[in-house]
Amino acid sequence: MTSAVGPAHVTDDIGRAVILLRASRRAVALTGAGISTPSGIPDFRSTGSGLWERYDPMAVASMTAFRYHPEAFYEWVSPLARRILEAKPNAAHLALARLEAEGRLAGIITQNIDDLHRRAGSSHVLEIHGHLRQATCVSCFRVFPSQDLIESAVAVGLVPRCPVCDGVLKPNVVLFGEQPPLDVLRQAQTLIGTSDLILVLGSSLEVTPAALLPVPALNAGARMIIINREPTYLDERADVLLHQDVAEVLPCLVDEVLRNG
Ligand code: CNA
Repeated sequence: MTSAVGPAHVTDDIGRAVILLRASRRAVALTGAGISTPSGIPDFRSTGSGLWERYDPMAVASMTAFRYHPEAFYEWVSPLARRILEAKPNAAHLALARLEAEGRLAGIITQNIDDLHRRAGSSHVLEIHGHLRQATCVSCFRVFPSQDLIESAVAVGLVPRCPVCDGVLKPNVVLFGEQPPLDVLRQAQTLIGTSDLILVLGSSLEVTPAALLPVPALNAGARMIIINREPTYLDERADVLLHQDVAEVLPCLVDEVLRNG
């Protein structure tokens, strides 16, 4: 089926999403690992390729596991970190940056730690699960730029250590059992709480508190577009639901929104 909104590749669903985005005064994106799989970074929960298929999250990526067995955490995270360091923003990241530059996106709340939204050119990005740009020493709490430290330790299979006190370095990412950074979480609640349209992109919506962020805005009347390959618990509340590849659908949607205004 095609839509009255645009050319033949624009389906009715995309047509309805275009209308919602054009009508929106304050759209906000909530992104997850699925927006970065087309950049070659595996997600956690996709059937067949997710990182949790082979590991027990609590055994490697919880705060308790990190304290007692940082080497197991780094063994698990190294291939992911390597993929992240090598990855480039894909068409979906670039489409969001374009939408923001054109004044049609108020900001991005991301669960990703891969920095690809910023590298795509988005400027208002709230990283509620932290990032890999810095690491903190668990002994002296000094903070360091992490790329070189992590890269060199990962290359030789060692746990990165504090250059000052030799304590274990923990990347500034939120592990299971850890609180997200409260200031960032509050900013995210305010951003999404004042939005009139939420774009959920590539997230299973299984991790709280991120998964709950859209609910107050939806209850207050915000509309929602979900683009995610697999179902989520909020599917029934979506105005437009696209179980498709976000890197294929989103650029097409943004092209249509920005075409002639
Ligand atoms: P998740 O739970 O792994 O879910 C990802 C969702 O994306 C799944 O429902 C997939 O069906 C869907 N998906 C995968 N590829 C695509 C695609 N190309 N187009 C559309 N949908 C797709 O990931 P969430 O982000 O929901 O869970 C939160 C975790 C994952 C956070 O703690 C992240 O830090 C963590 N994570 C981040 C990265 C990253 O930074 N790139 C990578 C892996 C995990």
